[in-house]
Amino acid sequence: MTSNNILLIVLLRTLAKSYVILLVLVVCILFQGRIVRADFVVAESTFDTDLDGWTSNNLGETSWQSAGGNPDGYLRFTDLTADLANGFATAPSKFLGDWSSLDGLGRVEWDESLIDTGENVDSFGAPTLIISGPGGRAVWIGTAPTGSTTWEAFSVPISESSWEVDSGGNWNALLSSVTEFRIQLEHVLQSPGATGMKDILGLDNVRLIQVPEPHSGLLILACVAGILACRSILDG
Ligand SMILES: [Ca+2]
Ligand SMILES: [Ca+2]
Repeated sequence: MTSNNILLIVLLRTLAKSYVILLVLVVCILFQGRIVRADFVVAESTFDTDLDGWTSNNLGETSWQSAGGNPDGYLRFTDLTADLANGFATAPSKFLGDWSSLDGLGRVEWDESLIDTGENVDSFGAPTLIISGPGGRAVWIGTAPTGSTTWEAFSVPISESSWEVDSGGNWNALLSSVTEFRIQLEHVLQSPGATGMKDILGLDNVRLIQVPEPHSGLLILACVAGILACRSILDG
């Protein structure tokens, strides 16, 4: 074998190694998305068989419906008082407790439909979440509807920048012990003295979601192991 041939073989082997290493890196990057985005459900209510332990500050206006949700059963709020601040749904215990691991990595999801605005609409109120506990109280406020809606999906990050923490409260302390979680059910204020039909809202698919922290250390180790294995094979 001539020296030129030996040089060519060395060059080709080096190029092959480079391509293999590049291929391994590309595979690692593609799989990183799967590893990082493995969300899981901490707690869930689909209301498909009953109210699933949800209560309300006004049970007389809250009922379970077996059909018409998104899909199937849902929690239905039928306003009787016209008072915008009157209707909240209160979560069962499976949604409560230590939310610390969700901080910056979790979210609250739910679907709602303003089935009917009712008559004599004075104004609309925004979708609102409230969490509270020994550490204080925090509120998330969305965008007020402007009329009846079909089922809409909401997703709120569990991160301090998305919520308003009441004066005297502490975000980390609050998350360490969430003892109450409420979702506002009433988004329509009827005109004072109005006697007509009032607003109706549907609530479905409430979920507390956790996004695990990226396993970057494991991913790097796997990539290094893959590269070393490929080099070992090519080196023969
Ligand atoms: Ca449902
Ligand atoms: Ca109302």
